[in-house]
Amino acid sequence: MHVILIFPKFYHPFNKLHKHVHLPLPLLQVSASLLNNGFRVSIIDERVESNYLQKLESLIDSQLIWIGISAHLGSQLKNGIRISRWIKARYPKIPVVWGGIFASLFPEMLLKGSIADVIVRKEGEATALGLTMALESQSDLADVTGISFRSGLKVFNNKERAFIDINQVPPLPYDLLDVKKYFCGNISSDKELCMITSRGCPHKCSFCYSQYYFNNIYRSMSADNVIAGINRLKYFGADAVRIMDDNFFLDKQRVDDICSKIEEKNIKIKISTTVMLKDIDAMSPGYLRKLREAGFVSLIMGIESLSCTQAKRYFPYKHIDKGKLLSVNEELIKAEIIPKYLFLSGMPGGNEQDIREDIDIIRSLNSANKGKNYFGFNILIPVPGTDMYTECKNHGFRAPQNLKEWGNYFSIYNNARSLSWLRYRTAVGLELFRTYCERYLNPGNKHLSAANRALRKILGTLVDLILNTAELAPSNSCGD
Ligand code: B12
Ligand code: SF4
Repeated sequence: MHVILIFPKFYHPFNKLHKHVHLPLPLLQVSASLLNNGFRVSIIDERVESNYLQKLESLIDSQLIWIGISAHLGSQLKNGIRISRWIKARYPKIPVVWGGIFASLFPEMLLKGSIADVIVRKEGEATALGLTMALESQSDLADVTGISFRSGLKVFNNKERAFIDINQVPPLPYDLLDVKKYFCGNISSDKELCMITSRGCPHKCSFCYSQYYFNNIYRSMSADNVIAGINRLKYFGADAVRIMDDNFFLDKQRVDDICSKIEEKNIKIKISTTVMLKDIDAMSPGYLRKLREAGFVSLIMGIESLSCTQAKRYFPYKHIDKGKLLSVNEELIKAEIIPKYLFLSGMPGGNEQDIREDIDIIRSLNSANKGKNYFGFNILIPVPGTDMYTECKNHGFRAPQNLKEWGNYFSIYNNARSLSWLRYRTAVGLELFRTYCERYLNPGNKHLSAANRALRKILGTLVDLILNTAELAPSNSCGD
């Protein structure tokens, strides 16, 4: 029996700049579990396949049990809805199944809108398998844990499924894809592929989905399984891996074991992954060197903001002062590990001096590192399921009301001008600075034409004029 899984395309303004088409991990995870149980799986990825509808038609056969769609809020959701409608108009009898964070939050919206027949809520591996077996044997969907489904006009929400043991997921079936289309470029490699080695995080940053999705429970793959995963990506041509965990360094013993095994087996790989700045601060220079020797070439840190008031309110576990940030930066540079700092601006209750100080620290770090670091300057996107989302609504944020508005969320709302608590002038300044960071404060974009250098200067000056960031004498101390 056969299942088709679809990954709709989405618009991401800086994707072209950074050549990022990540592997469709959700579909690979679900496929692994279905294949392991004897089902046939095909994957269609609209981001890399121009004739995807032709391919879909050619794949539909008498053995097909269901078609699955995975989508984030925003343009991917919009494209997923378009594809669902296309399927439903031509093949009304084939069940269309949705999964992912958005679908798990709003199953009724998709089911009542006749976009989906079944929603696989939260983790997909075991639930998709349970659903496939039920559909194959035509048994009652009411017995499948973890799904919501529509029967006539009624929606049923079955009880939630317990989390799986992620160490039991079989090796991911990359051979279902043309893997070279997913090689991402970064400063150290043009052949980077991504993987996930843990799920969840015990912290409670107010803007993060992890609390809602994983109930603050952290689970990780064993060091042996991580090594097997890395070797598998190497087999498919990668010389670098990006580990996209929520918080890779939570289990220090596991990190030690991974490093030792890389050394023992003499595995040549470049790794970039996520870490909390506080965790690096606790590492000795010797430990950082050990990480570098094991292949950790770049570490990605969510700094968010140095503002004390914002930190206490929204991300207390992460907060770090400017002095610590500068000294950690120095240690990373000494250890030859490239830092990537992610900032988040536009949260309600902030003030403009905070914004100026964050921009100032970005510029200081960039010049201290002679441009050899990455910056992501994000402007808040209130995402449903988080405390921040409620906070934003309390501050007058108008949340999308229906599927159409959720489909436009990224393009319409992902800009500072929709955050009603920001002055118009500030919002425009933030958007310009975000563009400045993406285009000019990332080492991948170093070789600039004369026109681009002029544009950089103009953009920088505009940011200074609008946000008043030209001359700053910031103080940054929480006083506690
Ligand atoms: C890679 C990634 C990206 C990539 C690629 C996105 C993509 N669509 O693949 C890029 C960089 C482009 C990106 C962009 C954005 N992202 Co993003 N991204 C991630 C990241 C790091 C990994 C996603 C992943 O592959 N996870 C691993 C897979 C296995 O997990 P999963 O997707 O949940 O899938 C499982 C289940 O949900 C389910 N499932 C999922 N789909 C389906 C489908 C079917 C049919 C079935 C049966 C099951 C199923 O089964 C899977 C296995 O258990 C996550 C954080 C994280 N650690 O997950 C954030 C995350 C998903 N992103 C997020 C956000 C907010 C965004 C942006 C809006 C941010 C921005 N500033 O632009 C944009 C939106 C872009 C867009 N329009 O789609 C949020 C989503 C929050 C929310 N409540 O929805 C997350 C959770 C980050 C966070 N900590 O807040 N992102
Ligand atoms: S530390 Fe990272 S993963 Fe954990 S709650 Fe905060 S943002 Fe989410």
